[in-house]
Amino acid sequence: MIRPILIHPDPRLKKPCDPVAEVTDDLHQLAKDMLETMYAAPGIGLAAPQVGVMKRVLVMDCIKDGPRRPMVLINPRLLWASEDQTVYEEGCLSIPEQFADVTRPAEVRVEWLSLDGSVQEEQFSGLWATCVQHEMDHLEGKLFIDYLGPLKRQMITRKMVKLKRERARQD
Ligand code: K1U
Ligand code: ZN
Repeated sequence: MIRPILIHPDPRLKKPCDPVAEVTDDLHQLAKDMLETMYAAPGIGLAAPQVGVMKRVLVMDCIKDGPRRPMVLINPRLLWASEDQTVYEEGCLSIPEQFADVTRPAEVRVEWLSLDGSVQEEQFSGLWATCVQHEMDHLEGKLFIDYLGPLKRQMITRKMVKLKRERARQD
């Protein structure tokens, strides 16, 4: 099932999420829905708070061409970040049609729980590294616009308020 994606500003996008205590059937369903929602958007990542679920769950697939690699990360934890930084023009499904350069560590090592309950660990680089950091920020209530100056952030927020007003009028 495709779930509606929350649009900024929304208080749920500004709050830290709760750890997942147990991998239940509901969590399996949430992960399935999140992947379906992400692919349909289309996007390369999605975090649970973006669909209004305040749990530490994210999905991603940064393969643009070729076979899909859907990933589900539960309770992700940053183990290491490179000193080397990279700049990527980021977007966000909760901030449609707005893009800005964000500087982040070029490589990160992350540990997480998978849907089968096993602990996984991987070192991410390139777009995968940017994406996993963007999604982990969502779990802390942080958006990519929080890396921008106050004027740019305000301008984007105003655009989103207008967009939400227009969408509400159409409903
Ligand atoms: O978390 C999100 O809002 C999803 C976001 C993830 C992201 C994008 C760029 C850099 C870091 C993280 C998106 O997927 S925005 C859409 C997007 O980037 C995209 C869509 C279709 C094809 C390729 C990229
Ligand atoms: Zn986002």
